[in-house]
Amino acid sequence: MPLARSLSVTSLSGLEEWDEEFDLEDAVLFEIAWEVANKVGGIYTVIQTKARLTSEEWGENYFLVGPYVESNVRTQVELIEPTNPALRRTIDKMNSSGCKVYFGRWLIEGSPYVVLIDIAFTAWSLDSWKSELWELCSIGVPWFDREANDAVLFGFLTAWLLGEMDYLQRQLPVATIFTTHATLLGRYLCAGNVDFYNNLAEFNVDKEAGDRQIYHRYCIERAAAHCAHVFTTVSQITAIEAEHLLKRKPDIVTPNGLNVKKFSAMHEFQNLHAQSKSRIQEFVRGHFYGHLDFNLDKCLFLFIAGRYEFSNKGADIFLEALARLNYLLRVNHSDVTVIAFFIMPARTNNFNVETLKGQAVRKQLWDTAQTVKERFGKKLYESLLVGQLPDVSKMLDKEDFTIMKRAIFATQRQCQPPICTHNMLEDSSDPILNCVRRIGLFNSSADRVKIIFHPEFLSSTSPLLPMDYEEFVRGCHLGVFPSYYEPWGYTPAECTVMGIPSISTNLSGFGCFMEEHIADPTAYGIYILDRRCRGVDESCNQLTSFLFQFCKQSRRQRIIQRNRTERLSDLLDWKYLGRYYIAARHMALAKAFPDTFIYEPQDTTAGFRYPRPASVPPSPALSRHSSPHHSEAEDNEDDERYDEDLEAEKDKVNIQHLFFLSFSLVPHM
Ligand code: G6P
Ligand code: 1S3
Repeated sequence: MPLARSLSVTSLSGLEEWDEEFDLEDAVLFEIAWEVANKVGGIYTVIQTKARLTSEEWGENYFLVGPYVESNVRTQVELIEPTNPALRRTIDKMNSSGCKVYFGRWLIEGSPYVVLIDIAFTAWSLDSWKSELWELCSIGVPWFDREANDAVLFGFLTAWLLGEMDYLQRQLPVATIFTTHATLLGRYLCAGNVDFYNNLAEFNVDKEAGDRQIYHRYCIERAAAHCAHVFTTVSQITAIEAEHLLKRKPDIVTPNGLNVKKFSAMHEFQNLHAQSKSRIQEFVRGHFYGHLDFNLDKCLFLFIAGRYEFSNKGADIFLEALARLNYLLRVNHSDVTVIAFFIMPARTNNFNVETLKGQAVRKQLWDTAQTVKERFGKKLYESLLVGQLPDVSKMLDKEDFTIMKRAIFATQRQCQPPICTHNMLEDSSDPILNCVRRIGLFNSSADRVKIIFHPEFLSSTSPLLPMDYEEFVRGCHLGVFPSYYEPWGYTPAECTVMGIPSISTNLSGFGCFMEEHIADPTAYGIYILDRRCRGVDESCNQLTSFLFQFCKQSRRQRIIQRNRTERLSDLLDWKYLGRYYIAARHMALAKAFPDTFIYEPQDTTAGFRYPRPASVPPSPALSRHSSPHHSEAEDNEDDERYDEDLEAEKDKVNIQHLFFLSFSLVPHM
């Protein structure tokens, strides 16, 4: 299980002479995380998307510190000479003392500076650092825990870097912030069979960590939370968890944002949806060859994506709800077909033959159609050249029919379209596959719900589904993330900024945040499942009902709903959410140097929420299922001239009012 956390260090004054006067202009910000220029999980997205805003604020005095991973550096980092004299001296000193430290620009928006430390190069120090950790904090790290050993190396080398700078700068004063993106113990407890949220206050944390053989990791995490001047986390729900499990209440919640891309044409994101959807349809044509007995135009694409934690990410209840949805669609004789994609990486040894064959067959049919079209075109052309209208009955000859028949024969298939696109190494014990076996959703003709499990992250260079994640999300209709453990949850947030509706839960940071800031989230295509006060079966029924209602929407309703969803994107923009990080930094300065600074929060407009869309009827009963209202006749139209534009005008919200965090950092008189 990954270590999910990052650290910010604000050094005051600096980089030349340090005298007793503080000057904020000279402050330097180090942001330290294992996921700097190193994509492992969700923290990478936080750091990578936040960098532009932080660079704008801190300019040349902002440095990210991460591990040196050659493959990442080759593709993401331009190595350069350190720009800052003090940092250059620090890096030179470390490099002449047996370390390998690199400096560069991370080639992302904002192009921030990065200091990358090669931990393997200094692995010879591991034992002595581990004994230091034992002597100072009584934390013993076992030899076999590779991840924890890496964390020790990275931690000590970072401390060396800051310490060296400190030494060169004569007692550089430092204020620290520790941000946790999940608690290790929380993640483990949730993955087991535990009623986590009702027992938070009751856990014997040392025993629980010990029972799971993560006591040393737990101690490191708890020590970090307690040692920092300011402790933060990404959501209110994780703040409560941290208070009980790490025994420190976070000083401030720093919700995760995104860099929101705004298109000049308002409906550009709708066009992108249509383009990406047609690419997914193309893949589906190949995957279901020989079984394309459903109408692709009436096909809805649902997906779940993320780290493969079967129950924590809610893949378990999603599958169960799909089985129930399948039943409902069948008994209601619905003409809608649902294809649910599971994008969760597992151990595989490549694509399976049947899946690759599907795309080859599709390609062959396409080529055949092109050949016949060319032959047809040539005959047509020749007929026109001699001034005659063609005899349509003679336009296709015997050979054309032979080619076409052969192509059709190739689409015969003895088996059902595969559930999984890859050969799984642990096929017989895989939780998704086992659940599919139990619920019996095998992609048969009678099923209205089909399943495709793609156990690898998406890539635009894939021979199977050549799309990157963003394109894929845009082409889908609904993201489904019914997580049980989700400190934030970027997946539904990403859907929102692309104008794709999503289902999350009131146990995820994102779901709680949206519930707090929007008067009627459902009306905006933000379905929030209740997993807090309901049992699993009840939550599953609620999820089924969300899915069924979604399937009953007309195309026009979906278009309107996407418009509304997209309108919420400002809520998730770092432009606004970044201020929580600024507040945390100010708080840290005031805590570290109480004689110099005072942090003054001012709660100005608390309670303001994003209103319901103007066109939603006032009765909650009528808007319960987020149905944008319109006449029956409109249902059948594919009308792209949206009167939603008018609605959007009416609904314009000054987003500034929503973020009632206002604060100041004032010098102590
Ligand atoms: C976008 C496009 C429309 C298209 C629609 C399909 O809005 O601009 O041209 O008809 O998507 O929506 P659907 O929900 O059926 O994929
Ligand atoms: C964590 O990544 P995860 O998927 O292991 O950090 C993410 C960024 O803060 C967060 O979105 C997610 O909920 C956490 O679980």
